Amino acid sequence: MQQVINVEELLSTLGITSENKGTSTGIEWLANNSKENVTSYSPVDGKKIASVELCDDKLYNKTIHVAQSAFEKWHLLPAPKRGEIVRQFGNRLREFKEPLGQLVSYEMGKSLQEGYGEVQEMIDICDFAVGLSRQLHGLTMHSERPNHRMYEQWHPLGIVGIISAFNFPVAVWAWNAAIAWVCGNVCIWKPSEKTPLTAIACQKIAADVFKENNLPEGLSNLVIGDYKVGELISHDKRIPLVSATGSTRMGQKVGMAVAERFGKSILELGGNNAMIISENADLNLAIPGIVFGAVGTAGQRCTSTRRVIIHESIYNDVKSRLINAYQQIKIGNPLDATNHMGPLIDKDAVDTYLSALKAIESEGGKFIVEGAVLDFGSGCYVKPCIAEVKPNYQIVCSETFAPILYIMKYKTLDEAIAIQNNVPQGLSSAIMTKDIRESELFLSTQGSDCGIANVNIGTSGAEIGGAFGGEKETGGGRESGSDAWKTYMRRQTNTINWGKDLPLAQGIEFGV
Ligand code: UN1
Repeated sequence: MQQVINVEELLSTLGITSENKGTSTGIEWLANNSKENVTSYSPVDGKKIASVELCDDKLYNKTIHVAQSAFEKWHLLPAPKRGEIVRQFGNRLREFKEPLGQLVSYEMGKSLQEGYGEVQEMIDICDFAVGLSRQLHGLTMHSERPNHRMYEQWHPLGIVGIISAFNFPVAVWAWNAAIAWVCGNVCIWKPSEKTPLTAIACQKIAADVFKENNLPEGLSNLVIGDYKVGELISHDKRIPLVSATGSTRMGQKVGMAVAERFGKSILELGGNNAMIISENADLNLAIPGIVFGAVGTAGQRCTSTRRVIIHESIYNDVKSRLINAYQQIKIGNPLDATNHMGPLIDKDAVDTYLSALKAIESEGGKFIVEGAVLDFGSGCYVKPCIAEVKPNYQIVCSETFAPILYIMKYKTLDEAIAIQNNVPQGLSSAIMTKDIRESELFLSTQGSDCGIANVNIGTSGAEIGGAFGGEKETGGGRESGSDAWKTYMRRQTNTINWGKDLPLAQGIEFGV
């Protein structure tokens, strides 16, 4: 495959060498004596990019100690001052947008546009967090007792554990880290072992900013490892909040382990996102919305569009427009900006895609755009495909992280909403309609049961300003914007008596 970027130059710009340490407390990188490591291969061309030493128990504990002492200092800094540091981090990301976006694309396989978009999402959340650092408001309440004042305030938690997935290798970390930092917390990050290099690059960028401000080591910690490091984080009582993004299976384990020790968790797990195409839809919006939702990031977003529920009166029209649109999709090296879609993350993902295709056929689905593995590059390039299915097929009700789109028919909107809701996941959803009654019903309590419900836009590509997350097997957590910050802090209710008596609440007379 033709090389579009100079990989060596890119790696050296981001401070990555052929052999890297994978555990860091900031500027410091800790050596693993066992030298156990993971190799990052690019799904773009199958080439080895670099190797990374894995974090073990010993290094993990060292990191936690550094993080604990960093927290002791950091949480005493006024929140707007913490915001100032995050502002500088956001500015540094602006400087590194191009190389970091390229590395995201090369290591993960998403298109260059989406690689840049991911870094932009990091910059956006930094801007949001800077503003937030002056708005960590609590409420004041009226006390039922005379001469009493009641209010609530928000305090930092301590160490926030971040477990992130390969598909958004840097943005999801930044959503959590930027908010956690302004809230007065420090972070420990376990990225996916499939994308360790983008994590190393981010850690270096953050560490430099902290160092330039004479801040201690341990504000941003990186622990690259496999599921065992995830287990250490989940069971660790020294980590009051764990934010985990990934599969439902992983989230269930993390959630149970954290709950068992009375920690807090934010779980952002699987999605099975549907778009309803009403007979009142503007198909000029609907078709590109579906295609970006299904094909963007090669169908590997948790918000990817997987199911399209189409009104029977326009079913054939939508179908032929989709077939036509899929013929225009260019698949190839994602660093070549003329391609829409790059590879899947690895060969395992290709196998999962192939077994889903088999399952669709065996349940009676009919392909209107055939899937296939393409014979070039790393062997991880597949064709996006479309199958006509019944909504209740088992394969349709489960999440396959691949560009496979299911289409199905409906007669009434109530039926379409029931189909949309009748899956175990509840992340994102959308309706395409120009009819206000339809859109309001979709958004009402009788409508979508998802954490995200959109009108006339697709299921993916949420902005950072809203709370991000979903219901049911998606895990219930909320990250990013709105008041998601509240999970990163502890709420304290304060009642102050400034009078000369001690009246009891609920009118109780104690009589001493
Ligand atoms: C994910 O796939 O885990 O809404 C996150 C979106 C992106 C984030 C996706 N802003 O598609």
